[in-house]
Amino acid sequence: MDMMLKAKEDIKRRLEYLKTCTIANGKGVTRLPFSEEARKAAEYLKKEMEQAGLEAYIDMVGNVRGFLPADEPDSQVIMMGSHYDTVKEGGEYDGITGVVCAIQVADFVKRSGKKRKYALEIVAFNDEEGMMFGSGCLGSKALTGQVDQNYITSLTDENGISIREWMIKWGSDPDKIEELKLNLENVRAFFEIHIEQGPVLDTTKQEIGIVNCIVGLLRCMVTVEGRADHAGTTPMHMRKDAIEIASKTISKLDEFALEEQNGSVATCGFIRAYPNAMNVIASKCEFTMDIRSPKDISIENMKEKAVDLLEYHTDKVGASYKFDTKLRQKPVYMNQRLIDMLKEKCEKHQYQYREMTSGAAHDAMVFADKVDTVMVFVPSKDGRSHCPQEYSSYADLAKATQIVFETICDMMSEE
Ligand code: HGY
Ligand code: MN
Ligand code: MN
Repeated sequence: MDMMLKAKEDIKRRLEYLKTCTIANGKGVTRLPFSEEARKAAEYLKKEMEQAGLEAYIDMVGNVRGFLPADEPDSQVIMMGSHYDTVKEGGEYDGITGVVCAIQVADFVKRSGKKRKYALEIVAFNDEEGMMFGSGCLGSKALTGQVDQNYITSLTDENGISIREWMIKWGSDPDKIEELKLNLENVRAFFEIHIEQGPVLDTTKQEIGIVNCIVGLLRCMVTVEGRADHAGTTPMHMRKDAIEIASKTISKLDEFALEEQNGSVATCGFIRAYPNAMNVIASKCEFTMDIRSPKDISIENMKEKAVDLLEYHTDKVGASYKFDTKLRQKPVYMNQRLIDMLKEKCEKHQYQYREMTSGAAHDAMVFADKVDTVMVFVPSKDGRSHCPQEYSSYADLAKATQIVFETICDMMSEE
């Protein structure tokens, strides 16, 4: 069997089907957690895992899981996976490529017939993006014991429907969510293949990125409460204009990030005003801040500067604001031994590679401070992602699959 050819064909076949699991609005891929599109993808992934020889099931929080037992019972497990949900109008490769490559690795491990010191568990995680509930990594956090009843009842979508209610719709019993927590001492390692989603590998023409650090991040929703008034008759000094206050913070985010001089980034990707009328001064303005940095202190610096501006401009006119943290994650570091093993495989196959930081968040960051974890990136064409233009090649995905497969094979025969 030509392994690379089979990998490319199987990865292509799976991705071609999975891109149909989307809201059909002709604008990229939208596959939100617990949606019909997610259900269609989950059922398909379960079948693909079964065809690869895994015992597969869909768990109560919507993860799709496939298990290949070790030679001996009660052995530790190597885990591998990524997410199968997407952003709104995203691409065909973010997350899901890591899932189909993981299935491919499991298929090859099974076919190899080699000794299996460890079991192998493949996971297609649900709700990594945080599109509906704001936080993200629901599926991986549930497996690492970071999700409880308060979490699933307090986080709601834009219609006020909680994760708990969505789990019931999914056919689960949310009272049992804490049962998903894994015994992480039993997890030997966690691998994730993912598209880079940025311009580095595409620019340097390297085929593989081996991640050594995933940046820290802060995600929050800010709500500015002002006062609705007539846009024409209200003098400027009498206004409590919620949009004007919000925009004075939003417009400074780029400066805050550049001032850190270490690759920090800050984004406002969502803004909603009330009553959202041309001739009414806004009574309320909601906006998100997504602040990231390889240095945790920089995240705190940027947050502090934003809060100072919000304090100043609301105090000045007698308005108010609320700061609701949705996700706070410190930077995490990958396991150097696994990084070195993957580098050896790249050198063996003469793949051009580099160690690099991930500016994107991933399920791997949820495991990294508890389990030996590593990520492998493939190039993103023109560095584009979270948009329909997202593209990575099947050939690069097959190379990433190959080096992870060979690394896991080495681990499977560890003494
Ligand atoms: O936002 C991120 O970095 C990831 O794509 N969820
Ligand atoms: Mn992703
Ligand atoms: Mn993403």
